[in-house]
Amino acid sequence: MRTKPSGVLAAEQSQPVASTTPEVETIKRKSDGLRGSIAQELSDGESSVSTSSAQLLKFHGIYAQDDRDMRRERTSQGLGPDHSFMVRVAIPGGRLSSAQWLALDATARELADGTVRLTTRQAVQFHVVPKLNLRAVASRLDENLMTSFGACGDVVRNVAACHSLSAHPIYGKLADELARRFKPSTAAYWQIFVDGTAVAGSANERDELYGDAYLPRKFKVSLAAPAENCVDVLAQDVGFVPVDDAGTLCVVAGGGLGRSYAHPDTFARLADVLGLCDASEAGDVLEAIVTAYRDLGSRADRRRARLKYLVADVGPDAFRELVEQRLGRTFVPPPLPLEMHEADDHLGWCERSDGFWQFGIRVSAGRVRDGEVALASALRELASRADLGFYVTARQDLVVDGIEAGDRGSVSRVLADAGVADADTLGGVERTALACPALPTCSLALTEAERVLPTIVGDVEDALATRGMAGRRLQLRVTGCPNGCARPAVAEVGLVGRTKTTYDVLLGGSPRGDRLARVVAERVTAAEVPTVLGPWFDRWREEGLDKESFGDFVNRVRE
Ligand code: SRM
Ligand code: SF4
Repeated sequence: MRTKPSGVLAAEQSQPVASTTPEVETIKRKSDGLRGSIAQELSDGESSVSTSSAQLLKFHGIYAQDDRDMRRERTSQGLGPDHSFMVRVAIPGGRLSSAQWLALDATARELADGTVRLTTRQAVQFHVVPKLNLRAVASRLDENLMTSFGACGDVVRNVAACHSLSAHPIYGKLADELARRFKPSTAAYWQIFVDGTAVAGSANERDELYGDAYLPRKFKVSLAAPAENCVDVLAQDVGFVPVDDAGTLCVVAGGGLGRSYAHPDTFARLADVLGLCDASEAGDVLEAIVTAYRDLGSRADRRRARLKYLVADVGPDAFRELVEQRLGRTFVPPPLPLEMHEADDHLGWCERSDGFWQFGIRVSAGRVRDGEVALASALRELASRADLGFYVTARQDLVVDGIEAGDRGSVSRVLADAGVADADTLGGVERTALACPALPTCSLALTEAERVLPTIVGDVEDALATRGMAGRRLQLRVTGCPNGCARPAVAEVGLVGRTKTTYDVLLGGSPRGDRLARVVAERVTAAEVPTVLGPWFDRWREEGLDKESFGDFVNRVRE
């Protein structure tokens, strides 16, 4: 019997869902190392691909999409969907060089819709890429030592890591090392997209880790910094949290936030602590977990196939034992309960210990473009001037790093001239708000997210201001459906798409990412959100403790 543990956020109603059939399992097994007929279909003159190629393309970081804004009009004209592709570039730890940033920027302008979309797991997406441009995108990435391979699909995806770890002598390289070790071993991506020659796999190409069926589902790994949980490590399949400076990591497993209204036995869940490991054995620990999941995870129903369900079904202690058997040793529990800390948002100027500076830029919903603010041009200018570091954060923001003290003035001027707001002037909600892409690109979106974020943020900030609470910080996250791509289920305020025009309102997550929010109102329009939040804000103002965050307050007073 499946038991639903406490501390989970269950799904409630019905919703259109992605494929739940095990058909994908057959497609994977018969794919000849993720090749299928992708190569032939790339040049067949059609604007889209077959269903099986669409499934396999995900492993190559590519999603078949269509412009959902245009569906109705095109149908009335007797036309089919306006097909295009989303390409997700895996960037371990979100770390990029100036040259790589320039390559991403040029690729977006020349081969996609002109925007670079920073994701909640430190990757970068291109949207509206025509099928005929896919090979050119892959070649550009390859020339600049980047890849979309393994950014999606049933494998270990982009390994996220808090930017604060990047300069650490032990933890700084871990995201890269894990990313390399857990990439599938097939040469398919190179052959199909970059080299463009061979299309058949070789007999000795066997993938020892993933086999021919890969994992039952996607698999996400994150590294949090000891004192700041900007990656929401407890929402990941596996997380590593440094507990000291000498290489000791606390391993957590079994987190995940996606739910489906159509499947009431799906739920959001926070990861459990497995125990301690040394950074040098993080790869072996991860392999033990990944192979346990590969062999024991459900392959019958993709909606209930993530690692969190395996951990919940067998129980955290039994799961730990399964991993220990594969690892050949038992885990030592951490000396103290794992404590998460509020994330630094990495915005504004910050001096590094080596005398260089970094500047964190707020990017609304992670969308880098030239609009009211000429952000794309400003970043291009900075990247062209010097060899800097560009870090995508798990909050969809960008940190420009390695700035010499003497260059601070000119960097500030470039950003100010482009209209980039100073971090100190950002609103308390605006500063950390997140939204998933939703419409028009996401095929699973029930309603809007990214496009309505500025309006919702403005309305919530107004609701605070009218109560004399202007500037109070509050973490707001909006998604177009309960898959939870902007992690609303751990937010202080989560708005989760419920119908075409409404959201469920979730409250009470924590700024530390260590507690699930709960539904307080259902089917609320965006315009009604301030009305729902208003009474809570009144109580927060009257009854809130000194410096008590909104999420902690709601959690303390709710029944
Ligand atoms: Fe996500 C599917 C976008 C982070 C849970 N996610 C999708 C797809 C690919 C839609 C699809 O399957 O057709 C979305 C593409 C939309 C588009 O037009 O670009 C999409 N997810 C995103 C991104 C870009 C949101 C963002 O605003 O940045 C994030 C990319 C992360 C990355 O770089 O790898 C993104 N997705 C997340 C997160 C947050 C996280 O991982 O920290 C979650 C919740 C955590 C989790 O995995 O449980 C998340 N995405 C999902 C799910 C639900 C999975 C589940 O097992 O429950 C789906 C649907 C699915 O897989 O079937 C999904
Ligand atoms: Fe799409 Fe947003 Fe739902 Fe993710 S949460 S699947 S991006 S609508």
